[in-house]
Amino acid sequence: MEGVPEGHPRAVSLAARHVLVDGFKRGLVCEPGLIAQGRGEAFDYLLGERTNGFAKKAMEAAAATLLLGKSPVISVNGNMAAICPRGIVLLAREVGARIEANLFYRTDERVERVREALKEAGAREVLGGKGSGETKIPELFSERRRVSRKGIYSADVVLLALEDGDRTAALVRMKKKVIAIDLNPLSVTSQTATITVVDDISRAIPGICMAAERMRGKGRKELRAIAGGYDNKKNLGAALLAICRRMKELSKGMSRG
Ligand code: PTJ
Repeated sequence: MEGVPEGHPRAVSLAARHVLVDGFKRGLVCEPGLIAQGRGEAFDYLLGERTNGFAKKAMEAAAATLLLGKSPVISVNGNMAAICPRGIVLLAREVGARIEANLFYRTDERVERVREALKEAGAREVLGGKGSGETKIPELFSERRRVSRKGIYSADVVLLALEDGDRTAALVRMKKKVIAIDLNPLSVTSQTATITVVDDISRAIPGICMAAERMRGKGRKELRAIAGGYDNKKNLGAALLAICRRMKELSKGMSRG
């Protein structure tokens, strides 16, 4: 990686930043998307930059919920399209989900860039934007309300990531199950989703995909038991406790008192 000395202790994190910056230069990522990544990084640092037990549990519930869905959709924004386009395509194939580009800072051009990135990664169809039968999510006033009728609008399960706002609550009001990937367990989105995977998107998408692969032979009854036995509030509590415990552990030997 240009400008980063070999063996740099933050090489992985710096590489992730470069992916975002490159995505910005290619017209995929918006300027606030670079800031959003920074917020995620801070939480990842606190969580130990690994997939924790509570995230694995949420991934299992997410995979089962996607497999049980009649019309699941993966909603993709600029950051997601830059970080893990191939992972999104593979997950969509594994669980039979549609893919839809849906942006907060929407421009027609950026919707096209996101769709192109996913198609280059192997997606056959990417909904979103003009020509995909757009309608509006009721009681939502950001640009995210503009969705495809045969995609997010009629989906029973929506997987989304990297957003902290009111869309999740609007989708839940429409009786949809929402799976959120968000490193911040306190975000409005994390708190209102049906299932929140508190992990970095680059680990969460392949993690859910692998969980779905392991569930290939399972019947609907077994999948319902996995999805039904999951409690999001309890799992978010476990994520917060993990941060507290880790901080306490790390503070030993540092504090004077
Ligand atoms: O592409 P657009 O126009 O749809 O815009 C996308 C952004 C990301 C700019 C927009 O959705 C936004 O402003 O997001 P927020 O409100 O900053 O929320 C992002 C959330 O994702 C925060 O809770 C972050 O902690 C979390 N997050 C950031 N990076 C990651 C992450 N979660 C998982 N993996 C990450 N890499």
